[in-house]
Formats: sequence, structure tokens, C-alpha cells
Amino acid sequence: MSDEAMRSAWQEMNASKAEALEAFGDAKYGMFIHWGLYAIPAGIWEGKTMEEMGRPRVAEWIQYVAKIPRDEYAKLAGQFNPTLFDADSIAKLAKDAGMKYVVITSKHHDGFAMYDSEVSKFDIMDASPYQKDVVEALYNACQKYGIDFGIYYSHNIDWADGGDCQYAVIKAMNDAQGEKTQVFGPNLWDPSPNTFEAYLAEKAMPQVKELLRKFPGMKQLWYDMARYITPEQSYAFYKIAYDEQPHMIVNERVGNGFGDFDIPGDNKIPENADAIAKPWQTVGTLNNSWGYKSYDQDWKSPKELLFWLVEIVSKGGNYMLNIGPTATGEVPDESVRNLREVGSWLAINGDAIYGTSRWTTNHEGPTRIAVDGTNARQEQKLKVDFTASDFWFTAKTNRVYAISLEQKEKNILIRSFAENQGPHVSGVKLLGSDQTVGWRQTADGLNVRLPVELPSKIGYALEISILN
Ligand code: JFZ
Repeated sequence: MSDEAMRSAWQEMNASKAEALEAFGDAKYGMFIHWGLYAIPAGIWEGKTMEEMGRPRVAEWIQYVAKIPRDEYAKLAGQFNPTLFDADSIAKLAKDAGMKYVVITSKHHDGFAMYDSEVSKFDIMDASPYQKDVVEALYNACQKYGIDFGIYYSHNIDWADGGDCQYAVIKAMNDAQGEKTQVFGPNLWDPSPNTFEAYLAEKAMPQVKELLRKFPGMKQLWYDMARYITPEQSYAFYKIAYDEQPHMIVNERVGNGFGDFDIPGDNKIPENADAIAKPWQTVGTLNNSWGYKSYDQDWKSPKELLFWLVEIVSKGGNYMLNIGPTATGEVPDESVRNLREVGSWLAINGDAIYGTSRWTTNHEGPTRIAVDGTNARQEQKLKVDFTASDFWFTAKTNRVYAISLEQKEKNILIRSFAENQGPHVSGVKLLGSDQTVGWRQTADGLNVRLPVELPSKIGYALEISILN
């Protein structure tokens, strides 16, 4: 197929997903789950931490960073027995947290399938003493709680069976054109002897197909790290998803521009969301790792998490926030606590989040926080301290929501509603409260007198009715 033919076929398939993409746009908030054999070492190999060994520092990369031979890594499967895993409680946690969807790692870069795979023996059924399909359990639990379901699948990088990830082939091609090829991700310390083509034909494609058949009605397919993959290969991964589940949306990491939605980067909020043509999703961690990392206690506070959510939603994006269960299948206490607190905020202020669109401005006020990725957030020691003049905005028909993450003042001023400049206000309501709030629109903005008692622990949200 020519590149042009692939692009126009993609256009058509992508256009047929308009409704699914709209539902994705309304959902706003979901749960990512990184879980696999890497939860056993949990960031430490032979006494050395990720930081002592190299980069990246995220726990699910330990095989790469410690250059663990395939045979040795595979032995972890024999110890994997997560008897405390409870799919029901995780689906319920997502529900209580106010999340609308869940995406779980069915197979990460290490190549280990967390579900019952007919294609490979390197899976939870054949290689672990646990012998239960955790992806299926979660799929069923999500249905019970009305949570949408999706899977993550590392299609390009597979340290167990993906050879060198066709690194040598791509490098030769790039060399011929005088272009540099980055070495990041491929297994060059102990690659499987098969070709990458054989891996695609015998493992990756059949596994994706079996997952699509096992789990009908999925909402998202999350491919990852399309570093060395060709347009033909990306297209094939997109197409197989479409053929099996035409209404499921596929993320941009399928590669080569064939995604239905964009990912600005891990723990990264785009500075200028206008520049992103497709619907988008920021993926984020609760500490600084995706997979469980025993010694990472740098947890984002509920207030920081709310900042991420509100900043993202005010720019029109989706937030998918990750949990990394332990080797026994438990979700760390801090994760549960912080997610639940965001959930109780959403139970009060959800109208300002779900089903909203961007307004003309996303934020007013003096505090600007830019976060540029997982390492950057860790290194900048992010402080979330806002003033009473910081507001984020979202919108629905005839309504604008103004969200604050502070409760320092009772008399507040929202400048974007200055009389004769902003829209004409016809009413103001405090979400989660029946008390009337006093308000007046002046040349300076919308003056609001907040009641003594506020319904949320953190900040508040106002529903501002406007006349167009
Ligand atoms: C990838 C994985 O390697 C990682 O283990 C985790 O699953 C994460 C969600 O995705 O890491 C990436 C991939 C792409 C970027 C950053 C981290 N990126 O493009 O900025």
C-alpha cells in the first residue's frame, strides 16, 4: 500500500470514530494501571537502585537498565503470585475516584502477558504460579461498575521476543541518509534470535488480535513507544484494531501519525493546546514511576493532582492517572488515599469537569506552573501554591465554570467577566451547595461573596450562567 493510500484509508476510519472521540472528550478522567513482573524487583536489582544503574528511572524499565538477560528475567514469572489482587476493589477505586475509564498493561516492554495468551507461554497462566487472568478479571469488574475499559500493549518494544526491535535495519537506513538513530529501548544486550518481522507476525499481531477478540467493546487501545516502527507496521496495528473493534480509539503511539488521539508526553501538559489538532490525553503518575517502585515516596498531593486535572481539562484534554500495584497485587495506601480525595472533590464539583469544553481562556491569575515531563516534575520539586485570584475555566452551553484551588478569600473577583468585556452574567451558583452566593458584575470583573462554609476541602467551583 502506498503511503497516500494508507493515509486516506486512515482518514476514513478515523472519521467514523467521531462519536467515540466525543465520548472520550466528555470522560476527562481515567485510570492507567502499570502492572507486571517488574513489580517484584520494584526498582532495585542486585542491590542497585534504578538511579544507580542509569536511565530511565521508572521501575518497569528495570530489565533494560540492569541489562538483565532474558532467561534470568523470565525467572521472575515463577515468583509472581499476587494473591492480594482484587479486580473488584480496583474497579471500585476507579469509580470512587471519579474516573470514567481504565487502561491496563496487557503486555509491557518486558514481553510478559498479564492475560491468558494462546500465542505465548510467557504469560500469567503458563509461567506464573498465580494462573489467573488479571486483565479479564478487571475487564469484568469494570463492566460491573460501569467503567469503560481499554488495554495498553507494547507493540514495538518486546525485550523477550522482539529481537533488536529492528534497530539495525532502521539504523542502516538512517545511516544511508546521513541521519542519526537514537539508541533508546531496543534489547541490544541479549536480543532474541528471531527477526523483528517474525516477532510481529508470530507474537505482536496475534496477541493484539486475541486481546481484541477476548475483550469486546473496549474503548481505548493504547500502543506504546513507536520508536523504530515503519509507517506500514503502524498502519497494520491501527487497521487490525479497526477491523476487530471499529469504535475503539487508538492512541498516537501506534506511530507515524496513525493515532486517533494525541499524547503530549508523560506527565506533560501542553503549553498551547490550540496547536493540537486531535483530542488529547495527558498520562500521569502518582509518584515518579509507572510500575511499582518500592522506595519512591514522592507522592503528588491531592491538591497537586487536582491542579493537573483542572489545568488539563481547562485546556480541553483528558487526564489518565496511573496506579502501580505491588507484586502481591495491592495498591499502595498513598495512592488509594489521594485518589479517593480527588474523587470526593469530583463528587461535589464534577459538573465543572465532565462533559465540558474549553472556554475562551483556560486560566486567569498570577500563578503559572509549567511541567515538562516525568523527570522535570521530579527535579523541579513542584509546589502547588495558588492565590485567591487564580481561576481555571471550563464551559458548557450557556454556562462557564470557574474553578479555584484555594479558599483564602471570601470576596473574590473574576476578571474575565468584566462588564462589557466578558459575557453578561445572569446567575452564579456554588457547586455542591444550596446557599445563595451574592454576586455583582462590575467594570473590574465578577465580584462574588462566598458563603462561610465551603463544600469542598480544597478550593471550590462556581457555575456561572451567561447570556449570549
Ligand atoms: C512509555 C513507556 O516506556 C513507559 O514505561 C510507560 O509505559 C509510559 C506510559 O510510556 O514511556 C514514554 C513514552 C513516550 C514518551 C515518554 C515516555 N514521550 O514521547 O515523551
